[in-house]
Amino acid sequence: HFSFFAGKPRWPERKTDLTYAFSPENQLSDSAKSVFSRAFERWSEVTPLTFTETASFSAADIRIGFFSGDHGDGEPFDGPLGTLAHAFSPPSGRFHLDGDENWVVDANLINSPSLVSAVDLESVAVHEIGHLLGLGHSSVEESIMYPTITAGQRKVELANDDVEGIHVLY
Ligand code: TQI
Ligand code: CA
Ligand code: ZN
Ligand code: ZN
Repeated sequence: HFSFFAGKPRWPERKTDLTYAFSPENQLSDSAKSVFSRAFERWSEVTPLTFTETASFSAADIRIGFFSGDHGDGEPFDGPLGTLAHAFSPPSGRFHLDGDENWVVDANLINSPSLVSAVDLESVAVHEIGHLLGLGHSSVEESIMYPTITAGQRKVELANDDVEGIHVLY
């Protein structure tokens, strides 16, 4: 079953059009950016929310960046595997990914045997966006918000449990 953060934080009622930006230091490929765009779309399909990329990192509601090790927020990343990413509850908008992961952008490659400890970027993005919107973890194994993922797994479709949870907030 779905859960929320303490105090059930959410983006304010009047703020349904959220912007997001990528850290200018990362220089992401267009295909990496489109993975995030697809991940946002999965949540906008089931809520009144919209997500639009903006060029201004400092002004964006949701700020996405890849960092390695200690990156100044007291929650250092840990190299390959372990912690993959973290996102904070609303209205923080901070969305950080571990730059040391073997991120897989092309979903067709997730099961390629030559990839060592591959992590599917879209799967992690859909999960972290759930946190950014106010969802905690779920006890339902099929849900996007279930707190573990098997190595090499791809899970990008919202389960009923995810949709019911987000409908409580939006
Ligand atoms: N990162 C954890 C996560 O996003 C960070 C975290 C731990 C957390 N406890 C929390 C965030 C409580 C909010 C509330 O869950 S992670 C998965 C999953 C991680 C894990 O790197 O462990 C995904 C990131 F669910 F697959 F295990 C993305 Cl998809
Ligand atoms: Ca890691
Ligand atoms: Zn961080
Ligand atoms: Zn999580």
